[in-house]
Amino acid sequence: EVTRRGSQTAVPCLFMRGGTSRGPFFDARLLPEDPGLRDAVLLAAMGSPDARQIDGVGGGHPLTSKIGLVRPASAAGADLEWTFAQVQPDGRTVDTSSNCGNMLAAVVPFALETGMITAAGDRTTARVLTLNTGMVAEITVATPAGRAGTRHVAYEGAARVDGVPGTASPVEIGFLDTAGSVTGSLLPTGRTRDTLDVPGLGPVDVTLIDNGQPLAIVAAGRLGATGYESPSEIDADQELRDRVEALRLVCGEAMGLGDVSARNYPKMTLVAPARNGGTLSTRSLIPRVCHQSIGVLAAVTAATACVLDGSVAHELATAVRGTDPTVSVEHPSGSFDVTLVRDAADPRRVTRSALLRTARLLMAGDVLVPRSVWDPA
Ligand code: NQM
Repeated sequence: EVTRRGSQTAVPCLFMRGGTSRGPFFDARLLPEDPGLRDAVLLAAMGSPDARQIDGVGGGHPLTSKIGLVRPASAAGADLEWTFAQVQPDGRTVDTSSNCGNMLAAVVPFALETGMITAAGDRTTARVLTLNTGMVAEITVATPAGRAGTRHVAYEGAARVDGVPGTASPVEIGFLDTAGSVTGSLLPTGRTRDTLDVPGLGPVDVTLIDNGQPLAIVAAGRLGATGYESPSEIDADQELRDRVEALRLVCGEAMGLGDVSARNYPKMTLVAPARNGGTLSTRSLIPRVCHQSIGVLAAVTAATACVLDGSVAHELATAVRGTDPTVSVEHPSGSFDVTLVRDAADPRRVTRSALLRTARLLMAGDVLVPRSVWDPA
């Protein structure tokens, strides 16, 4: 329940890590229905716009400036529905138009913690609809019985996610039909490769693809990078970032997304041959700073590009074999394995993907927003 606390409004909130991202999760039913007011509350909670988000709970980086809004599903076909909201630390908008598979990993633990769903056995599976794009995922978490026989979400375990220290309990995620999440089709230009004329760069070969996250995939070498830089090296290289952004704006138009200058996508994926036994090396800009690892649906989409003949990724990738290959996407803090299930009759069609994440409840309480922003009383 939303209450008053002195001069502020207290909104119940669980602060959670989902995969390699982190942010506040709310029961969506407790927030204002009016979208403008809701966004004002979320911006105030995060402390945006401000690069450091010093007056809020955002962490000053896109990966720690993410929000989950969860509620029980309103229609058959899912148990839960949620909206993912991205706030750029210094931004004034709350973008709910694309997916986040990392924050998704915390949705089922959140729903169990808040009693929206109850544990079914040692493992609990729920179907989660992401309202941003209509994507459905089947998610399984460990819910062992405690001493009093009651079940709780297990956070400790042996699963390892590169980019998160230590090990934790596995969150298994299966995606169905993620193609065209934002752009409407897997290959929004209808081709596995396009040559785009980019101001200041000339013709650049890219693969424009969306299997859950709109990506522009480009050979790192074509932009004057190796593809093995650290995220801080990329973030410090303003000229490289300017080239990436110039390319991104052209890619956005080519993907039918219009002017993407204020958008959080397409994510720019610089690729190079794998160096650590994986399939392909990636550096992902989301979209203007470099990801410390890679997004979940970005990894699914990059993995999908690896199995598409003719794509920029396929050309540089180690060959994968089998109908349902596991593609290992290398990134700055390790690698991300994605199992792709392909249509036996048409191996170019990826029908499902499966992967592993972990999540943890970090803090439980209220987020306080000034009453001048929202006074529900
Ligand atoms: O692509 C970061 C993240 C993401 C997105 C971003 C994600 C996904 O790591 O599904 O997970 O691309 O802004 O949280």
